[in-house]
Formats: sequence, C-alpha cells, structure tokens
Amino acid sequence: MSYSVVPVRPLTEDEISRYDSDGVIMVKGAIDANWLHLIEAGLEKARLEMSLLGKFMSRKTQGYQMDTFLWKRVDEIRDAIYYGPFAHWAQQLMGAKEVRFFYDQMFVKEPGTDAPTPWHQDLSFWPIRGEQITSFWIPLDPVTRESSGLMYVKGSHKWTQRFKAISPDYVAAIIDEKMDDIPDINANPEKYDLLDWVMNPGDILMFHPLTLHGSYGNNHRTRRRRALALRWTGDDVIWEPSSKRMPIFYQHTSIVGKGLSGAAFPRILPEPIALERNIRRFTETPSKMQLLVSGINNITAAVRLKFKLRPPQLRQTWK
Ligand SMILES: O=C(O)CCC(=O)C(=O)O
Repeated sequence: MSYSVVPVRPLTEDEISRYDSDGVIMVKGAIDANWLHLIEAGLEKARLEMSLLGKFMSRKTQGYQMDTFLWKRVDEIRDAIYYGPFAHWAQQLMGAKEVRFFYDQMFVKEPGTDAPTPWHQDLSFWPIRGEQITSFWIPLDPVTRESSGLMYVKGSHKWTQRFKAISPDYVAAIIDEKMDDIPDINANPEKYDLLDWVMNPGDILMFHPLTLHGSYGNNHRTRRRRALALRWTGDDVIWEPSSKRMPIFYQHTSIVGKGLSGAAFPRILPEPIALERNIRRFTETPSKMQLLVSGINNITAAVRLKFKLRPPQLRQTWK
C-alpha cells in the first residue's frame, strides 16, 4: 500500500466555520476504502489483543469493548495516524502549526448491547488544557441514533460549565466533585438543540473537546457498532495532570504547565520527530504495577463518592 499524507480534499471554509459555531461537523465520505480497511484491520486485531486496562474497562460480557492507545500495539492504527490524512484536517480545525497525536480509543457495542455512552465533555477526562484540541470519530459500521450513533448538543462547547467526567464504565477516580453536574438531557430533549446523523463507513465526526455528546446502546439486532476515535492537540496545549484526570501509562517528557512532548504524544506535523518515531518501533504497554495503583485509586474514589454524592446527580435517562 502506498500512503498519501495530504487529504483527498481539505476541509472547506464552511465546514470550519460550522465546526467553530456548532462544536461538531459530520464530514461525508471523508476517507476512502483503503484507509477504512487499514483501520478496520487494526481495530479487529486490537479486539483480539485487548490491553489489560482495556479488558478491565470493558464490560465484555455485556457486549461492550473499549480500549485506548491501540497504536502502541497495532501497526495498522499507528500507520493510519502517522500517514493518514487526519492530522491535516486537525491542523485546519485547530488553526495550529504543530499537530501532536494525543491518543486513540476504540468503542465496540455488539448488537443489542444496552450500554449507553453517558453525556459528557471529553476535556473533563484529560490531563491537558488548551483550545487547540480536536477529536475524530470514525465508525466502521453504518450507524443511526438507534444503533448508538453519537448525539451532540449544538454549540455546547461555548457553555461556561465544566461537567463531571462520567464514562460508560463509571471510572470513579476521575469524577471531580467540584465540577458541574451534567443535566439529564434525554429527560428534557426539547430544551436542547441536538445534532446527530445517519452515518456510513467513510464518514467522520470531527468535534471540539467541550461539546457535550453521548449515545444510546446499540439497539440494532444484527449489526455491531465499531468506532475508533483519534484525538489531536495543537500549539497551545499544556500538560496538566491531576489525580482526577485520566492517567497516562506511556513514556513521555511533558512537564507540568508546558507543552506535550515525547513518544506518548508524537508530533505528526509539520513533520514527525526522529526520536519519537524510533521509540514507536517498540511495543509499549502499561506495567502491572501502574494498573494496580490505578485500580486501587479507583476503588478508593468509588467508596468516597458513594458516601459524598447523592447517586441521582450522576444518573441519566437513556431509555
Ligand atoms: O463511541 C462512543 O460511544 C463514545 C465516543 C466518545 O465519547 C468520544 O469519542 O469522545
């Protein structure tokens, strides 16, 4: 396969201005069958070789699989990130000179899986701060609202609230009690301007990290719902870890209050950095000790939360 770095088409002025005003755009037919097949092959490989963390976070018996940093283990995903058109689109949307890859995340819901993705803002989960951040959601199966296509609250990236990080797997360690409670959007849908799309493989959602989004479980009787999210950062992004943010288990050299650096968050544009590119040749996985510490933090946080928060504050209507 030969790789083309430049996208078949750049995003238009209209797409960029809709991204800025709505916080999300759906780009139809953004990638062709070559890229799709590469990503699909990578995702299927990753599903068979889930990381320990992924196994822990997935409620596999209920038909839900989630994993992160696939590219550290799966060459197909790594190649899509390094050589695909994605970084160019991220550069346009963020208005950035430098584009770094933050991380990837796969979400699989088997047919009939009752595992909604709670409404959330991505930035509440992450150990970074900045404006120049964007995510791409790449479905590998046709999706509708009923088969767990993502829904967005139009323009919510401009709201001033920062909502608690509620994940499908309910990771208590990252729920910051000081953040705002997420409103029960599905209980009062008339109050919100909701956006969602019927999507086919090749279409991509591009969205701002503060745009509220979520999805129903997969109510389709026969079709899986597989998707890969790719997350990108630009020039103004700062490393800001805390015990209430997603831990990063991979090698990097980022310093608190300074920009991202090192092989966990490789630079893709204007061009990759040789040292980071060399490290990526070696498969990296979180150590068992890191995962144990993280597991203990989560259990401690869950116990603390149980006594401090009234459970209804975290509940959302998804029926
Ligand atoms: O696919 C999903 O259910 C969740 C995706 C999501 O929330 C994201 O990519 O930020």
